[in-house]
This record gives sequence, structure tokens and C-alpha cells, in this order.
Amino acid sequence: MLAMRQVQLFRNNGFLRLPNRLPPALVEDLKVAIMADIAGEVEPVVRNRDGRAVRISALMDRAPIFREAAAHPSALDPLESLLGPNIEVLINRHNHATLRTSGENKRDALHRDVKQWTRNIFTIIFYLEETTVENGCTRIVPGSHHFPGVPMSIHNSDWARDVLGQALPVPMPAGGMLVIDSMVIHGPGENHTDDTRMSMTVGYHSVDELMDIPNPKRLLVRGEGVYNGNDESGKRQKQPRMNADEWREAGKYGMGARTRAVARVGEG
Ligand SMILES: O=C(O)CCC(=O)C(=O)O
Repeated sequence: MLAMRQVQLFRNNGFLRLPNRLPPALVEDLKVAIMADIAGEVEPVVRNRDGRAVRISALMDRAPIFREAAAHPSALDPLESLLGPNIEVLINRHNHATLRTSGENKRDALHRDVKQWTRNIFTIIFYLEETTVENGCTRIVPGSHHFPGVPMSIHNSDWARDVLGQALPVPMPAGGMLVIDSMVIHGPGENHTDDTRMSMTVGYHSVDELMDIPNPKRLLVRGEGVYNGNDESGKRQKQPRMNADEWREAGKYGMGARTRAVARVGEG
């Protein structure tokens, strides 16, 4: 769990270095799994200009080790202090691992993951190799998650242009994790070495307590599926809470299926 001061820093600045690291053995196994899928060009992959695979997507559908890392207590315990007890991983945002070589350096790499003040996400970047200013550590404009929404790219927004020069480098050790508010302006720096700078990016939500349709593009990794809407009785619903299996099952049946799915599970 995070201390109150750490939570406060995260709320103010839009990012926080998590206090613990992934265990070294897990980091090594993740690197092996990533390099195996890069070498085998296991789709879906993103290629660089030369056609070389530099990113693997859909991590949660690959080797179980990726789910293990995304749900590791050193990531979820502090996240619980920010998102509460019921946490989902997003399958349709991030969910990728990237090599970031000097071949992919981009001038306009700074961006927001979420453009508007709608339903924000928090993102953890898992660094599998040490990142430094030299090899292109993450850069962040502190506090920029408080600024207005943007229609598309921040590079078309007047206020964003005024602050892009304020991006600060955030070096991280191998196994280190950085949690960001995904409205904060951030992006990888340029890699000026011959080595890779390997990282994994995973987005998280709290369970949407006003949504009784479990979303198949979310993976419950901590706590329960909950629903607190007041649509049926006019009062806040007191419905059964669902564990991860029940929640996933309910997602298969669509609209209004929450109660039916609970009944089905109950029927066994
Ligand atoms: O690796 C980084 O420094 C930033 C990662 C990022 O912005 C992303 O994967 O969307």
C-alpha cells in the first residue's frame, strides 16, 4: 500500500515511482518470453521502418507470465491505494511490450493516453531493462493531467505546445515500475545507445460501478465485479458481488445479464 504522501504526490504530479520492484527472476523470464515472441514474430506485432518486429501486442493473450506480472502484488498493492479494491486490466489499450531501439526515435513522442476528462485510466510502465537519459527513459510533464481535454493529438493544442518543453526525464531501474495518470503528457525519450530499452505497458481501471454489463475487454485482476446503479428500484442496488470467474462469465451474455449470470453460476 502507498503512504498518504505518496498518493498525494501522484494526484498532484500525475506519476509515481512505485516503491518496490518486480523480482529479478520474473524480469528475466519476461524478457525471455518477449524475445521469443519477437524472434518468432508471433502476431500481433508492430514493426519498425525496416520491417523488424519491435513490439508485441495483446500481452494478456500470450504466455501466462504476462498476466502474472500485470497482477503482481508489487504492482497491485500500491495501485489499490489509487484505484480502490476492485481493479481491472484493459485488454484494448496498451497491453504491449516494446524494445525501443534507436531506430524508432521520434521527435513528437510526447502524448496523452487518454484525451478527455471522461473515464481516465492509470497506466503502469514495467521497465525490464534499466532506463537512463542516454537510452531514452520516460519523460513526463508533471501536473499536465490537470490541463483541459484535447480533441486529438496534444501537438495540435495551444496550451500543450506551451508546456511540452517542460518534460522531465524519469530514469528507472530494471524491474522498476512507474504508475502514471494517463492524462499526463508523457512519452519515451530518444535512445542514443546500440542497446534495447525493453518495457511493458499495462492500463488499469477500477471496476465501473455503474456498468452492469461486464466488459469482455477488461480482465478482473483484484477484488470483485460490483454494481451500484439505482436503475431498477430507484434505490442503490444491493446485488450480489461477483468474483473474477463469475464476472467473466456474465460478460458473455451482454445487456442486463448480470443478475442472470449470477443465477446461472448459482445453478451450477
Ligand atoms: O515507455 C515509455 O517511456 C512510454 C510508454 C508509453 O507511452 C506507451 O507505451 O504508451
